[in-house]
Amino acid sequence: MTLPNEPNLPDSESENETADGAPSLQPDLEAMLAAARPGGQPEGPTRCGLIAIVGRPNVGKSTLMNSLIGQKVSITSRKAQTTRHRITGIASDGDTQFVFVDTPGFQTRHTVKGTAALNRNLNKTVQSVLGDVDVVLFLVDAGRFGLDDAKVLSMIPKGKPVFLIANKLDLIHRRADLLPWLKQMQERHPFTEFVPLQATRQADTERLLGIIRPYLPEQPWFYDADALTDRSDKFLAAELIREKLFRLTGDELPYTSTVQIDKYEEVEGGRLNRIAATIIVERDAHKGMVIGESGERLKRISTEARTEMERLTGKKVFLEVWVKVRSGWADDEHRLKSYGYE
Ligand SMILES: Nc1nc2c(ncn2[C@@H]2O[C@H](COP(=O)(O)OP(=O)(O)OP(=O)(O)O)[C@@H](O)[C@H]2O)c(=O)[nH]1
Ligand SMILES: [Mg+2]
Repeated sequence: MTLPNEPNLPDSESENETADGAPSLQPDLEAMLAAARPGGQPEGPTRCGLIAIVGRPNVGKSTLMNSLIGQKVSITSRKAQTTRHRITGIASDGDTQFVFVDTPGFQTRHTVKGTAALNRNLNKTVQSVLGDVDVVLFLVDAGRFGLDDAKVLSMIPKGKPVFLIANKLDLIHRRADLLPWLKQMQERHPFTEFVPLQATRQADTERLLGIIRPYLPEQPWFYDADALTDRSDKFLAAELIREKLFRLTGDELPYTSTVQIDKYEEVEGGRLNRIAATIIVERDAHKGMVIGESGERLKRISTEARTEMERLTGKKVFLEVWVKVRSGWADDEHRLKSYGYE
């Protein structure tokens, strides 16, 4: 174990133990793995394992996962509750396949009325992931540990390797200031590793992959060598529209809106994707906010989402986006299911 007085600060060397024994897989995870295709494996012994990324909202979980796999598969924004589903991100390197599972930020506060069912759903998603994994990356903002962080930490099952990932290191001006905090964190919980980092810095994420590697069990890879996620292009399309909605609208709107794909067709021999989507909002006033003056905001959301879809799929995209009011959707279990919340 690496002690906090010699934390895994960027550019430092670290020695790791090998974790023993992989936990057994839960049924819903097995369904996910059944969908994975075999093949594309390297010769000789291989390692493969599941790594959960958990923490309170907005600590940079999705940013870290995208950076670890070198591709954006999970949307990010400055607002809490950006991630609403379990999203797998896969990195295959040498003999090791890392299967990361990004999770929604665990909600301890219900600040927006009418979203209790959605909040419960997001928290359930976090809990269901934690039982299945080999390693847990527990993210906090470097130098901070609040009640909301403590709540997430208390949910992690005993006996699993838990890494304390102190993210946003770039916002700490003097690294030495972090040492007393790291000492406190060591007293709080028997973390397996302490890794202060900046999620967007490639050198940091490469270092983290090296620290995780020995904790993954020796077993065949779950996915092809070039796989990046278990999510479909259709799912990613809905997420990209939601990301633009989060980034381009005011504070309240994101928490009470969602996106549904009505049509996803490959045409012109697979060279063009024709997509129709609906942004679902809570109230008429919200509809106006999404559309903006003379439709400007909706146009921008749609253009930015389309450009990113084209980059991701390498295909031309024709995208139509509509806005609909469906009051009470975020507090209605049945509607949540129909909008794709597991
Ligand atoms: N300065 C700085 N900002 C970061 C870093 N990592 C992430 N961020 C920013 O933090 C904000 C939240 O990032 P996300 O990756 O969406 O956070 P999250 O934990 O996935 O959030 P939820 O899905 O809502 O729980 C974004 O504005 C990121 O750009 C970092 O290392 N340094
Ligand atoms: Mg996220």
